[in-house]
Amino acid sequence: MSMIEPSLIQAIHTHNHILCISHVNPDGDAYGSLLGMGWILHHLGKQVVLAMHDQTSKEFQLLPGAHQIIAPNAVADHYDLIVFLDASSRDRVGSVYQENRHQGIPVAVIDHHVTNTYFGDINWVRPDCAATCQMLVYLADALQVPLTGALAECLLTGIVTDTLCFRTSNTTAEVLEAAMHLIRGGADLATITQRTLNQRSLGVLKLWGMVLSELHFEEGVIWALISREQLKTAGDLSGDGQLSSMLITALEADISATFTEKIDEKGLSAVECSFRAKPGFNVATVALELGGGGHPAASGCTLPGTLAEVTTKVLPALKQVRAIYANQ
Ligand SMILES: [Mn+2]
Repeated sequence: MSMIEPSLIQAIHTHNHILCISHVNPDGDAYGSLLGMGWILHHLGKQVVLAMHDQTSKEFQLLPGAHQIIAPNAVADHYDLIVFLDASSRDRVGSVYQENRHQGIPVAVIDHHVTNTYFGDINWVRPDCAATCQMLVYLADALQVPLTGALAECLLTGIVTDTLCFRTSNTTAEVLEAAMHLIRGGADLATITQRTLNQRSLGVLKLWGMVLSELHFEEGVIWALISREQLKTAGDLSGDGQLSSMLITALEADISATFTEKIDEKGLSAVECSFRAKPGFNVATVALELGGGGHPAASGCTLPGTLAEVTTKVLPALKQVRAIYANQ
């Protein structure tokens, strides 16, 4: 069942000063696996630094160790090993990894995305796992690190959020077994579900109200547009990430998308695209072709341009992929 990359175990044993990083626009699995890896390495007596491109969002600030995550400008250049968690490609981690500064430092990749590009020196990629946190359950076991306390809480958080609390089609018996270990180790399922999936800010609900009153639907694809003005009006956006998952509950839709207008680091307009698919449909390939990544049922990418420019490019691709799977 576990099948852990032996070179990863070896690398962990032989290196002592380890930088762990995860992806931009972090979700529960990004935080859970980053912090979980931190707790595993801490238990093994390693010197470990955790870094993320984004500031820690409200719903994850209570995770044990979250306050130790450092910002890109605090990341040094002298580590023995860099571990990428839940990131399908090198550019997914933003500015915490810098090609010129970190060149020559061995990179280990631990990820479950089917779109992973195997960009590390060591690649442990398990698309059959529902979360990177599930993989870390196996890793902790192999390293004889007890799945209790802070580690169990972090890892269960990633499994719960990536499976929408055990409801996605990749929730196998193995996922439930991994979760069972963590709950036996003291992780509280109800508390984790409450913090991550069952609450969102008033601003998010108001934003959803605005966006839902102007939904679009064509050829089995449902989508919502979120402009910068609407984002500003909404204010606190804690718990924003679930709109796409809600849209796909529409009976008439096979694929859903949200398009959120942002300003990128160069001050230019960019659009964050988030896709969901009903079982039997696949949005991973669309995201990958557009420079993003993800899973068959949930994927995403960020594209330069305005809402109008990006949707003109993306919607035909979504409709096309929907038609292919609908005709099978
Ligand atoms: Mn994940």
